[in-house]
Amino acid sequence: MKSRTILATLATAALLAGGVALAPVGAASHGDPATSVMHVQLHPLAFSGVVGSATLTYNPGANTTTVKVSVHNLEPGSVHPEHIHAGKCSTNGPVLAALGSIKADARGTGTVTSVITGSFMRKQAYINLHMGPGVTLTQYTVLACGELGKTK
Ligand SMILES: [Cu+2]
Repeated sequence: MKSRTILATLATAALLAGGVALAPVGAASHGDPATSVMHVQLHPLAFSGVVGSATLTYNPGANTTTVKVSVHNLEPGSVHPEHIHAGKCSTNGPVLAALGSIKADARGTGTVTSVITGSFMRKQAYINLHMGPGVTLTQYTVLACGELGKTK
C-alpha cells in the first residue's frame, strides 16, 4: 500500500515537472486500477511531421479524466480537432470523447487541456489529431495518433 502511494506521488511529480518532455510512455499503467496517470506519445501520420504527447490523469472521486495534449510542427495558426477513439491507430474506431481543438501558435506548437467523463486507463483506445479546422471530408485526415497504454 505504501509503495503505491509513493509511486503515485512520483507520477504526480513527474507530471508537474514534465511539461512537453517526451517521457517513455506508461505501459505499466494498462490494467492497473491503482494507476491514475498515463502518458501517450503521438506519432506523425501521412508524412505530416506532427509529433506530440498526451497525459491522462484520472480523478476517481469525480470520475473524470483530464487530458493534456501538446503537439509540435503544426502550421502556425492552424486549428485541429482531436478525439479519443476506440480501437487502434490503424483502425477508424468510433469517437469515445471529443477533446478541445488545438490551435497552433506562431511556432506551430499547440497545447490544450480537456476534462472528460470516465476512465480511459483500461480501454483500448487512441488519441488522434485531425487536419481541421473541422472534420468534414479531407479535414478529417489524421495528422498524428497515439495509442493509450502502448509502450512505443
Ligand atoms: Cu478523431
